[in-house]
Amino acid sequence: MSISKRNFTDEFESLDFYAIDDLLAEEHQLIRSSIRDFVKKEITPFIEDWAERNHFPEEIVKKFGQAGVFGPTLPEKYGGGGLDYIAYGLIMQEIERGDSGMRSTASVQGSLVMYPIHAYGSEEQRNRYLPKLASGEMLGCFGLTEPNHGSNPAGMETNFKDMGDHYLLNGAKMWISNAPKADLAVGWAKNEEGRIHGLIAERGMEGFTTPETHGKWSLRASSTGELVFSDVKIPKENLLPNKSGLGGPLGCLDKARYGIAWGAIGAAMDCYDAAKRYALEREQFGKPVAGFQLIQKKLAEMLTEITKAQLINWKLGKMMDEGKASTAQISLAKRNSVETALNVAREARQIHGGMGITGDYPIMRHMMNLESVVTYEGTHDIHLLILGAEITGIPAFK
Ligand code: TGC
Ligand code: FAD
Repeated sequence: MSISKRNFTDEFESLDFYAIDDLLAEEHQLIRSSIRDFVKKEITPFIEDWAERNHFPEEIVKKFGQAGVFGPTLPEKYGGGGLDYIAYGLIMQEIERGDSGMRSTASVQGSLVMYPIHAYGSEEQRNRYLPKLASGEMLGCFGLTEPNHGSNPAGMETNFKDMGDHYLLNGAKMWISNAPKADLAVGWAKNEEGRIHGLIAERGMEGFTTPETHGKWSLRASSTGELVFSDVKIPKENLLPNKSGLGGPLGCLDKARYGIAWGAIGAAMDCYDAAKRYALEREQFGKPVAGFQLIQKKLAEMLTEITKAQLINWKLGKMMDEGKASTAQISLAKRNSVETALNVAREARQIHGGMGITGDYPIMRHMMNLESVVTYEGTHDIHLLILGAEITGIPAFK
């Protein structure tokens, strides 16, 4: 009998070994159910095909907008959800349970585009952009990384000059999620004094292009590209007026890294769920492979690590709501969740035997996606060094 499940139905069953649901309000559980249903309807039936074809489904942007996943913590008057950080985390968990690339689209739009416009922008900018970004009428991207400056964004070369009635922007960003399809970019650049500011570049501005990055074996359903600024005239009203310095983009990264901490555990939960089901169905030596101690060890360790990460995420969410979460606490959670998810994905792949390398199961896609997640928003080692600096008071970056 063939064990291929190419046209698989999404049979995902959530993992809640420590009854963390008891810590959630009814509203949180309702939000999670509605996003889980959304993912089962709009993402998981198609994701293997999108990933295989390296296709970003542009129609998902408006659907995400309707589902309320863009900027859930921002005020309702700008189209946000007015929700807390636990709700935001659960939304990211559910989307990444479907696919990390889909979560990327959502977290870039909410945490890296809408957040800085709300936190650092003028009232006019908030009203001009936020409702359209929240509804998915517009898609945004966030340009910090450059060809010569990834982990060290302070060294950025992208710059702008004050030309009297406008700014002239020059430079290039790379590895930018959403860029090829984005209507606008929040780009970070230095002024003539070397101070970093955020500027909004809109598609169609002369000299602004967004070439696509090809050949990715990871995040294949997410569109990644460059931002090229070649003497782009940026209207003065497009500079974010209320923040300057590297703290601007790093403040956005705090929000997005928090979302990744939850999201990566969503991917881990999907891998665990698939592995458990497969182990119970697949028979060798006359019994389900789930009956062998070595398979049980893998499943037990996956369950343990996922449960620990779920508890860290929940507590971090509470601290986010109280405005008490530090960058180092967020680094710990992002780093722990992605490492956990990668280990779970690798063990889940082993449990699936040869089937684990195919697109009949979600494992290999999650695993390849997580190789980006462990690198973007600060690499695994940069987060370790952020923790090292917190412990010792001595930054070891330089
Ligand atoms: P450092 O000297 O520590 O700080 C510079 C200034 O920033 C302030 N600051 C913060 N402000 C707000 N929130 C934070 N979390 C902050 N952390 C630091 C700090 O007080 C200082 O302010 P001021 O006024 O004195 O200037 O900075 P450093 O240059 O030593 O760098 C530290 C380091 C290495 C940790 C930092 O550069 C870093 O985190 N590097 C990693 C880069 C990174 O994460 N890039 C991500 C790009 S975006 C992305 O990957 C999106 S993927 C999206 C997706 O698809 O999901
Ligand atoms: P490098 O900084 O060159 O690092 C190379 C290696 O050196 C790493 O292992 C790193 O940990 C190590 N290293 C660097 N410095 C130190 C140090 N001081 N001590 C010890 N080790 C060190 N960026 C954006 O701005 N916007 C986006 O939307 C975005 N989306 C992305 C999407 C994808 C799919 C990917 C892969 C990346 C994306 N990025 C984005 C870029 C991402 O944030 C960077 O790739 C990341 O910050 C690392 O930079 P780098 O790739 O230049 O690696």
